[in-house]
Amino acid sequence: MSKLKEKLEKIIPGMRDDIRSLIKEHGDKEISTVNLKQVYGGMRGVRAMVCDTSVVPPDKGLIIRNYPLKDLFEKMPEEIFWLLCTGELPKADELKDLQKEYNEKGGVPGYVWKVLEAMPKDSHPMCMLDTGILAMEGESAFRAGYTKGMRKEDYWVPMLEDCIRILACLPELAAGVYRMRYNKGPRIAPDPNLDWGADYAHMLGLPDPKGDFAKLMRLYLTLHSDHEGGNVSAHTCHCVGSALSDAYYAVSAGLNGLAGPLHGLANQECLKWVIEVMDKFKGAPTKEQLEKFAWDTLNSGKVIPGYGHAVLRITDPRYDAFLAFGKQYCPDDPVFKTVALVFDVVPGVLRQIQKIADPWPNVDAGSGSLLYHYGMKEFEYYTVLFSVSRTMGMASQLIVSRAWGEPIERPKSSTTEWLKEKVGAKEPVRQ
Ligand code: AMX
Repeated sequence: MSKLKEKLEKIIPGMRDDIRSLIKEHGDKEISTVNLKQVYGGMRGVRAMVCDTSVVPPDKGLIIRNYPLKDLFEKMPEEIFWLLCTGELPKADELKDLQKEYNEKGGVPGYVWKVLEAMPKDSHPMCMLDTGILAMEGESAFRAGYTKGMRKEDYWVPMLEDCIRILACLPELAAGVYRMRYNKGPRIAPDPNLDWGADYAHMLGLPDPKGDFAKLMRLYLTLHSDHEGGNVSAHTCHCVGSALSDAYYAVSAGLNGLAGPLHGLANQECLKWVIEVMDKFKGAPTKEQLEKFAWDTLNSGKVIPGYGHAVLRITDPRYDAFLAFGKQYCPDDPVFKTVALVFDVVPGVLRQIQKIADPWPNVDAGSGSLLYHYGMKEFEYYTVLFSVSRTMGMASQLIVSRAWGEPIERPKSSTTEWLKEKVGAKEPVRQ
């Protein structure tokens, strides 16, 4: 038995009892209210979900299982997955065991490549990635166990198995998508001697003589891993999983949400915007030029990608981490320098627009310039990197939800007519 499974077997009974007695003793207590503005406003701030893997206080940013993100910058992504699932960082032998499991359970099946090869050549890489994951659904241990009639208490076991299989295949699948979609030559086989992040960097096949790109990959995968439960990708994955759809269905669905420009796709939009600025001004712009470009973007009805957040009200600590990486590894890169300049100028512009709640950079504002520096210039691919990482968060949330037996999600929707009556904007209709 894997050490992660062993660990979860120890902690799950206590977690279940804790939640059951909490509901039994306090189930009727009110914890949140909802007003009309929230109903029409994307449910912002409505507390109606459970997610124990991480929290995002607006004034602090991501905290994974009580560890502020800044304390995790040096950790390997595998350590983060263990932490997300169990609430503790793994010991050295536990980390090794998880890495061994990834090596043993990897191997993208040949039929997946055939499916991807049959897709239109200009397919978006996110569509290819999500299709690749979904194509593997026939392998689901959860579906097989459910069909055989396994007990509800055991649901988390095949869910863990499926999630490990997906995570073990993901770098190979994602790197294969990159090489296929952008005609980079044959796929590069995984190297079992490398860790998860370094192996992904290796299979992408970009030049990395000093191993710095592999370092960036580890950081990238660590930083994007989770962002509590209410964001579009996590929430979608969670909702689909609550119907007892297996992890292949649920993760693929979550990633389809990540592919939206207001969510994960913002990282491709973001660097595109920076390069547009540089093209327009034939190099790094001055502050005045940049300010005017920002206003032109806003006045043409577009958003400034990489800025603003639904929850955060500070500079995203993930942005800080990328900025620090860039300052250490490529301080003179013109694109990176422009990204740093954007940070000096854009918050001042956005602050002048009253409706914008958060004028600060989010995770997507900085990462693209670093990828660009290491030779990854295909912006459309950037969300795939985000996806490989975010799958850790979605997968851990699925495992935890199955472990405590979360029921199918089914909030109540209302019609506009009903809402009007409820708030007294209209006389009740007599029937
Ligand atoms: N540029 C221009 N307008 C912005 C803006 C920005 N960067 N950020 C917010 N606004 C606008 C919104 O579009 C909204 O306008 P509307 O009322 O006319 O529709 C208004 O300000 C109020 O929005 P908000 O309450 O500040 O934010 P929100 O919770 O509705 O949306 C987000 C959050 C991230 C979608 C928004 O800030 C945005 O579109 N940012 C740019 C895209 C981006 O960077 N997305 C990535 C987010 C991180 C991630 O998931 N990867």
